[in-house]
Formats: sequence, C-alpha cells, structure tokens
Amino acid sequence: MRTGVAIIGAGPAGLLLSQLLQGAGIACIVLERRSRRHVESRIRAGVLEQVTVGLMEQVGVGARMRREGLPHDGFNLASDGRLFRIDMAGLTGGAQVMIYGQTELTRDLIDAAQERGTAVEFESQDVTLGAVETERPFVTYTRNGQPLRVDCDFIAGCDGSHGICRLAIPEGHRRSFERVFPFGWLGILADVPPCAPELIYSNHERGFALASMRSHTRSRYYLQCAIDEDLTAWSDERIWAELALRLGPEAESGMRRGPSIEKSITPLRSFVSEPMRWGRLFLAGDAAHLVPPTGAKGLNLAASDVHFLAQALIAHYRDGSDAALDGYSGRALARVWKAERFSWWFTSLTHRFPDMDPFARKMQIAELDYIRSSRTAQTMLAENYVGLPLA
Ligand code: RFL
Ligand code: PHB
Repeated sequence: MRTGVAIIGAGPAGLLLSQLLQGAGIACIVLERRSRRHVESRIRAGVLEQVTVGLMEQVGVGARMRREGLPHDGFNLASDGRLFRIDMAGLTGGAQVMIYGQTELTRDLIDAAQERGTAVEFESQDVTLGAVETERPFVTYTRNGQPLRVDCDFIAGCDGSHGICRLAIPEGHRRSFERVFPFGWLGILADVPPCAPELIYSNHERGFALASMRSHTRSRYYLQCAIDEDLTAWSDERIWAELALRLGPEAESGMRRGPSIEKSITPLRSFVSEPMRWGRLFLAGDAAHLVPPTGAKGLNLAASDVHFLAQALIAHYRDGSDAALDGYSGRALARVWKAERFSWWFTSLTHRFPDMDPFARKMQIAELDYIRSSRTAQTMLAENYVGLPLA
C-alpha cells in the first residue's frame, strides 16, 4: 500500500501525530508492535501541561479529559515533612496542569482514530525501515503472519526508547547524551482518595517520595528506591509506612491506605539522541529522548515534538515548503534540552544520592529554603512545571 506518513509506534506521540495529520487531511498509517489492550494498560504519566491539553482539544479529543481530569493550580514541596505550596497559577499568570492518566489519554486517542478511520495496525511485527535517505522511503512488517509493505513520503519514528527507528540513523551521524541516576522509583497505584488536594514532592533524609493521583478516588505514590530493589521485599504495609514517614505528618493525616492494584519499579535516566531527523525519517518522543519522571515532562515532550512535526509536514503538503521540516530537529531539541535541564535539576534537588556527603545535603536544604523565601525562584520552578511555551 501507499500512504503519506508511516508512523511507527502507537504511544502518545504516534497516536497524537496521527490525529494532527488526519485533521489536516494527510494520509497516514500507525504500525504498533503490541496489542491494543497492552498499549492501553501501560500505567505511566499523569500530569499534562497546558500545551498538551491544548493539542488534545485541537484534535477534538478533549471532552472526557475536560470532564474527568483534575485541573491543578499548584503543587507542594516538602522538606523533611514540612509542606510548602508553589502557587503555579498565581506565579505564571493563570497557567494550570491537568491530572489525567496516560492510560486515559491513550484510550481517547485510539477511540478517535477508530471513529475517524485512521489505520492503527496493532500487532505489527518485525518492522524495518528502507530507503529513508531517499524521497521514496518504505516500511516492511508482518501482521498475522503475512509480510506487508508500506511505501510513503515520510516515516515518523514514535517507537519509544527501545524502538528501532533511532537505530536507523547511522552511528557516525548520531550522538547521544546520557545521565543514569543511581536510584529508581517504586510506584504504587491504589483505589483510595489522595492524601492531599495537590501533588507533594518530598525531599526526605530517607529518600524522595511523591504523592500523586489519577482521580478523587485513585492515588498514585512513588518512593525513591535502589536501582536493583527487590519489589517482593515491599509489602503494601511497608510501602504505606515508608510513604507516611517521607511525606510527613500533614500528608499522613490525610492518607488513606488500601491494597495496591499496581506496583512497579522504574529506573531514572536522562537521555537525548541528536539529530531527530535523518533523510525522510523524523523521530519524536521517547524514541529520541528520556527524562527522569520528577518533572512529569516525558509525555508532554512527546506531545510538543509531534506538534512541531505535524506543522512541518502540513507546510510540506500545503505550501510545498520544506523549511520547517529542515528546522524540525533544531526546534524540537531546543525545547527538549530545557525540559532535560529542568527534570535533571528537580531530580537533583529532591533525591538522596548514595555518595551524598553532609555538605551536599546542606546545599539541597539551603536551596529548598531559598525557594521558600524567593518569589523569583518559585516562578522559575512554576514556569517550567506548567510547561515552557512552544515558541
Ligand atoms: P511510548 O509510550 O513508549 O510509545 C512507543 C510505542 O512504540 C511501540 N513500539 C513499536 N511499534 C512497532 N515496531 C517496533 N519495533 C516498536 N518498538 C516500540 C511501543 O509498543 C509503544 O506502544 O513512547 P511515546 O509515544 O514517545 O510517549 C512517551 C511517554 O510514554 C513517556 O515519555 C512517559 O510515559 C514517560 N514516563 C513517565 N512520564 C511522566 O511524565 N510521568 C511518569 O510518571 C512517567 N512514568 C514513564 C513512566 C515511562 C515508563 N517507561 C517508558 C518504561 C513509567 C514508565 C515505566
Ligand atoms: C504520576 O502521577 O504518575 C506522576 C506525577 C508527577 C510526576 C511524575 C509522575 O512528576
């Protein structure tokens, strides 16, 4: 078959791009390795920047998010149990974030794709890319045991950090930058009301903790843990006790404990691969970069990448101009690096590092104290948290 854009991967990047292109009348196909059920059940991010909310609305998929999502005006920092609120909206002229799970956003986008007749081919195996340096690239894959081929104008590599698209850029032309953090996050999901109306990011002597949520009745909590932590050593009781200690008495007083419905460990890594374009292949989202989850930027960067990419593809098809395609990698990376810096900084401020000496700990405490006392420092934090403009 033949199409305009072959999109590899049906995560948030691939699905949102398919709807942006569909809205502009550009033909595309999405090839996804896993089943629809698998894709819809991956529990990951939960905080959407205003830019991401706007993009969901732009593609006409915002109704359930507006109804069920929780708009937040602020969040809390905790330092050894003492809470301090960052008034995001007040500091940024009214910007908010939306609490809405990646599972829900993914489901809404898949439903929309199906209603609108966008081809999303789940369980497409052995995807390979061909002739990406020419004007006639193609993709081969197998589905239900059948070998298939798509000829296209462009390929969008939206296949996440373990995908194949990044590797199609020859090694000599690709440069990666990486920071592996010496710890992970142990996450727990439970059907209990959140302990506080807004998120709490806590720096504690025993390690970082985060109180988050998915709704008024579903909570998401995280604990900093060792990278090789044994999940079976963490009973629900032990997790709740540790959360109470690290989040402090105010959070503990509102904390409802209940059985976990999901429990997992995520490593923390900063990673960027440059450039994000090779010939007619364009990378977007986790396929090109990763951030530690501390600033909740991963999913939001995937959304801003595909916004830039969709604009560039639309300029190509509508006006015959390739200037935006040529500028895509530089434009996307400029925003990516700022989010990398913020996520790295916020992680460094709030986590306990294994090699941390008393001086380094004092530096963290002094910086948290400074943020508490300086509106300028709070504004820097708030402005990055709500998401930098698309520019
Ligand atoms: P995704 O979501 O990984 O989607 C990529 C899709 O490509 C498919 N795929 C292939 N398809 C065909 N052929 C191949 N060869 C393929 N290889 C892969 C995959 O099956 C998948 O469906 O990338 P995308 O779209 O760029 O979206 C990025 C976000 O998902 C990601 O940034 C965030 O979820 C990161 N992240 C978190 N971000 C936050 O902001 N807050 C969080 O709490 C948070 N938790 C997480 C996370 C990422 C995790 N990963 C990747 C392991 C927790 C985890 C566990
Ligand atoms: C989440 O709810 O999963 C979440 C929220 C904020 C973060 C990271 C993860 O910074």
